[in-house]
Amino acid sequence: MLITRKAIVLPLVAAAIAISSPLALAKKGGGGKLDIEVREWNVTLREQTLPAGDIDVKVKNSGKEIHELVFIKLDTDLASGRLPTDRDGAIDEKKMNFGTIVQEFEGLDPGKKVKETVNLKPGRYAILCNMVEQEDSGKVEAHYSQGMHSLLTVE
Ligand SMILES: [Cu+2]
Repeated sequence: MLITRKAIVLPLVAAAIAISSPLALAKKGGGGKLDIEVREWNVTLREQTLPAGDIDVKVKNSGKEIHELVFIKLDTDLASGRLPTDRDGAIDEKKMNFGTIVQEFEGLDPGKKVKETVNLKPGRYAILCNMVEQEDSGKVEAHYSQGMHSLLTVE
């Protein structure tokens, strides 16, 4: 009988939808987590490659000085430590021709932790501290040139 057969087929279809939908949602969300630790003189990423999408970024300053983080989406194949700098050894954010700033975390005091969701598109990102300070001796110290940079690949 036709009615009996339909009654069997429909629950199977419903079961197939129930199985496939959690996978579909996970794929659509993308992103993931990115843990970043800053200190003198490095920027350490726990993850170096992430899928594009909304990324839960956690930043911690484990150092003794104040830092910041700038995310630059690169238009260049240069390594994160080879970007053009000004005379101080910092990146001139106003004259930058090798990428676009997409995110900034400023005022990262020692011990400070910050959380924020950042949407990142596929590409290469330099994540760096661009602070410049003058020592008592008069010497100018650019955190970028001291080694505070890392590369993130978003796929
Ligand atoms: Cu710094």
